[in-house]
Amino acid sequence: MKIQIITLFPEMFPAVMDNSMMLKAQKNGQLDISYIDLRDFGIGPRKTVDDTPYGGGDGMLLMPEPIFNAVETAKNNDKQAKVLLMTPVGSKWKQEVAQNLSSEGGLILICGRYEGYDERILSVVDQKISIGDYVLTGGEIPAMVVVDSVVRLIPGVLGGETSAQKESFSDGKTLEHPHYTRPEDYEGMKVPSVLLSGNHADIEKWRKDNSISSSE
Ligand code: 4FD
Repeated sequence: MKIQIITLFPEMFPAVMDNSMMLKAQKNGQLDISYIDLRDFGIGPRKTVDDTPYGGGDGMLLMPEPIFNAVETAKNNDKQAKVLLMTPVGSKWKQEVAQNLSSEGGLILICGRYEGYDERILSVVDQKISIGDYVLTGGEIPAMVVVDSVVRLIPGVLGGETSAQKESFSDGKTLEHPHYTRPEDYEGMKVPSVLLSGNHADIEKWRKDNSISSSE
């Protein structure tokens, strides 16, 4: 999967993106993450990307032209890519949506800043996404959340394991059962005996009985 991230702060990403599973996926060639610095598309000698809102009001908005040109550049690299805009008024990010996007060939993520964006940029956006009902200073952290949750679902990225398919939320509703590892008795806190029984039918039943449904 090719992922292009349009942002004013590309330096925020590598610590998160170039680690563990995402680094492995990039080295394996399953993942290609690149950054497009929105400042490069700024207007005039100051490379301006924001302006005050028509009609008045507080704060600054991302202007249309730098975004349109950045998205056009990204699309020229990857014509089929889906364009996602990180915004507090997007549709709620869920495991099910991550699952759907994990089969895309390419994604372009736009990280907003300031108080928002000129509404006309929506004409180049396929999906508006919010990671939750709160406002952050920028769309960068939401973009990292989206990329991390999608990348681990790309077939082969988990290294042949089925855990991403089996685990919590894989059906979008069921939360995973509790897990235990060694020791059997930690300071008097014991592992449920059924898990030590070797009876796989009983263990399956215990796990099912101890999984819970999410509220949504
Ligand atoms: N809840 C989220 C996304 C972005 C963001 C921004 C308009 C503000 C929270 C567009 C206003 C982008 C989220 C940047 N805050 N802040 O996913």
